[in-house]
Amino acid sequence: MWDEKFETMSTDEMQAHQLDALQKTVAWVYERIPFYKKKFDEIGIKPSDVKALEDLGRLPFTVKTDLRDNYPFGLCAVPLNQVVRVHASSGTTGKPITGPYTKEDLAQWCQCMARTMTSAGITKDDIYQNAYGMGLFTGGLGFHQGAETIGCTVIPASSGMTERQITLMRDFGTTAIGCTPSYALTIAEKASDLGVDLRKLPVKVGCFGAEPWTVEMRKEIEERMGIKAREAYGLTELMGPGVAFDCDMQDGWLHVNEDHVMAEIIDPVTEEVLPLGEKGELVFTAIQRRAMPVLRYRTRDITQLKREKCGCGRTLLKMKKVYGRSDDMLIISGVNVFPSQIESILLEMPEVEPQYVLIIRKKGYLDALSVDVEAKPEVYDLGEEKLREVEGKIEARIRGIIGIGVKVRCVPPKSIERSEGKAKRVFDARKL
Ligand code: DLL
Repeated sequence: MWDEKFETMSTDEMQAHQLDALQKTVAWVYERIPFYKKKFDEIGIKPSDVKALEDLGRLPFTVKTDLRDNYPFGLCAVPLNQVVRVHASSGTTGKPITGPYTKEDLAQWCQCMARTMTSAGITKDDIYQNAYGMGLFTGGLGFHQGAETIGCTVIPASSGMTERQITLMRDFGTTAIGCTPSYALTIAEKASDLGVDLRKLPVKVGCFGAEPWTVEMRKEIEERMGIKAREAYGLTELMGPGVAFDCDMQDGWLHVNEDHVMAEIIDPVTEEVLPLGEKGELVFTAIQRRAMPVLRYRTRDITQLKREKCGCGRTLLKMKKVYGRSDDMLIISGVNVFPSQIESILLEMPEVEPQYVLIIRKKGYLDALSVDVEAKPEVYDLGEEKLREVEGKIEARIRGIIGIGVKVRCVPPKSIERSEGKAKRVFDARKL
């Protein structure tokens, strides 16, 4: 562990720490950010009303549009001469979300990243190749600094130029790599095209995140690269990666760095706080940041929380691997479907590659979902009849497990665009 004190702290001690940090943060934003002062005044709450952790539930939510409306620095609590870095996430629509950091915020982020990477088994003896995109995206510099904090030999490769990634892995003897899971697949595929067997290289672990991916996808990457595939979760609004990370248990749960961020689960419709164990929308409050500490930020990520002493020894709150974003949830014939459910089924099929896109169309008054998935080259070569058979088999499996009718199309090998960062796998043709 990187920080045993906080990673194994008793719940009582952690909650005392959280209350103190929450009270300071609430006062900090109330005094410095007119947006929060106005919201507090409207509902008649003062920072001094936060007397217990339960009072968190009385505070107003912050949503993505609040960040957009206050672009670029309207939610920044310090003058810009105290801000030493600004990251941003472009999102798909509208203005980006900005993430300003003070020097102290950066130092804390490094600690959260060092915990994340240490949990993955990365040490100062590792040669860490950073294939997350460098730049405004928090993935690149977040992992870069985390690796430097641990003392790794860092190769700041950034994403893209896939052939060069493989050359670097081979020539520099990379032992650990970081990128999005979809880019890991792209690298594995390119290596295989070039006749390089990644399983024979020294690389032993990958730290993946920034997009939803299933346990089946994790196993696929582990198999193709001959590594352990570990997970990081985070978002620009909170700090970037470093919000939560998995452990040696690899049980589909992640530890939340809850001394830095407090997590809640709410019902996305009623906004009611749900008890531990229930599935809903993840809400985070940053309790240590000084440049832009967001209160009760609605992430739109759907998951659940639990508190238990983990087999790894950590006591940090656990959050389940994210099912998907509420924005990506599809409603097909009245059934709620996450793309990850389809991914799990596709990855069980030996005839197809883990490369797919989901297309939603309007069919009369109803929504219809079609799934394009790449056939393996040897299956594709068997011709039309075989492809129809595979399509029918996948359709039946999706109907059996999720209970919805979809149209599956086996498309030619390499016809789906490969990802170098966050994969775009859902296309909503209803919006065209
Ligand atoms: O993706 C930060 C990050 C970088 C995390 C590198 C992990 C590794 P944003 O670009 O602001 O920040 O996107 C945040 O990505 O709300 C989730 O919907 C999604 N996301 C991030 N990590 C995971 C994950 C970075 N492990 C948004 N599993 C979040 C599922 C993830 N979704």
